[in-house]
Amino acid sequence: MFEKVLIANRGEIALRINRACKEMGISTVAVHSTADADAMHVRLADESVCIGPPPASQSYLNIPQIIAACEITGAEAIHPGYGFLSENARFAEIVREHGITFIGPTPEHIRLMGDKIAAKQAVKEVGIPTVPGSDGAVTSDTEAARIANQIGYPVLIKASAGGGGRGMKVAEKPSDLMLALSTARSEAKAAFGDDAVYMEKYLQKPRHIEVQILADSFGKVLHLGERDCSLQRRHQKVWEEAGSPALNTAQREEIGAIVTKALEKIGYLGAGTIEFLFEEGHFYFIEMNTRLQVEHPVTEMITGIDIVREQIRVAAGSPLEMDQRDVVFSGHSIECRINAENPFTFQPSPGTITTFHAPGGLGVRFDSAMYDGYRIPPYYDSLAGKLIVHGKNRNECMMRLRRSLDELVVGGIETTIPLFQQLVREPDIHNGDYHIHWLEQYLSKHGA
Ligand code: MV4
Repeated sequence: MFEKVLIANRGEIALRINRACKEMGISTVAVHSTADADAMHVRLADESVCIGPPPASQSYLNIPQIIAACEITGAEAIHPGYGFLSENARFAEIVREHGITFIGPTPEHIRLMGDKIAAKQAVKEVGIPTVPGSDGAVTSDTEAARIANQIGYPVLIKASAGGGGRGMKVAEKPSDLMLALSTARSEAKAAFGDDAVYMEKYLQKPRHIEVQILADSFGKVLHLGERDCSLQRRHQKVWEEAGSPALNTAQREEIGAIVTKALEKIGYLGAGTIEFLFEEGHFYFIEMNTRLQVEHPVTEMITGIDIVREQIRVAAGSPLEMDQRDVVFSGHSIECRINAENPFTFQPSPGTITTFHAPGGLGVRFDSAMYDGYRIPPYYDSLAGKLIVHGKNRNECMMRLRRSLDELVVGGIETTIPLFQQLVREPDIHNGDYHIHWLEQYLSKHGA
């Protein structure tokens, strides 16, 4: 096992990784920008290295500085967390070339899944259901028209280099197709320097359901069930649940078995998430994430498995100790993302936290790097904390969420807490009856 790990991240996820390391007897190295000298992740790590000025491009994304921090401190492995360098295949490669272990999949798997056309082709070949559409890139207008007529309108044009919703265009009818294609191409070229696009049948009201997997270097792959992340705004997840209110045990086991078999064939290593759209009882692959995700705690709450600990163990070459039959789902979990933002306009609201009180009690977890008097810097994303609750069933979970939201106090800045206090009382949310467009429709009716 590693003796020392460098955490190439900040905020709540740096604390999360630090906690797993401490429980494994591993020493930790924090890195930070000058804006984060007073940050909690720096205080809780055993050592810290300042890696640059506030902009992420010069600090948390500064590969030479991060490698140097490893060499100075003697850290043997790097955990990238989420965002920043976590899905940068070149970074994973450079880390490997320096004899340091990247806690994550191979650079080859990161690169494959970052190319959305290649990823879709690769997962389709190993038996994962995909959305009907073009076989690879769409190379001509006539081909596009032919495929669209075949699969039926509406169709969606997606950028191969995109992902997370960037560079998508819907064509509702044949007369929209050429403009959708040329707009998607030029936007993809401008944003990613790659104008490759592909086409899919546009699913109108699906849910976003993702399956968590863990794989070791001995070819064992386990699934940890699914998360429902349908409540999003502008492709930012707001509320996540495990399990999905839309799935039954048979559906969970079916998609879990498909995904584990597929990733065994691919030879995947580490933690990963396979994202699906789910509509009328059918799963359709959209993307694979090759990183630890923000919403991983809801899966931990219903399985009791420490995902970060397992990531570190498999990266060190240890085998997964459990089998699929040992992965038992218990109860229900919901996460609310507490952002430093106006709850209805989502305008960022950085500043000093003047009052802070975390909720507690049975089944309540609050993952955050906030403290009384902490000043949230304006340079990074606005996630200030995650409220995660667990209950014996979804109803108990919802009641616990309602009371823990009422205990949580974050003063001095605007936060998304008032939005959740409303959502937890909405009949559709209570019934689990929502889809990927529900929140934006709700905000256009009820928002400021
Ligand atoms: C789609 C889709 C409908 N049909 N693909 C958006 C993010 C990217 N990961 C895939 N996305 C979508 N792909 C087909 N064939 C609708 C979306 C989509 C979406 C997906 C998940 C969560 C929120 C979303 C919001 C808008 C659109």
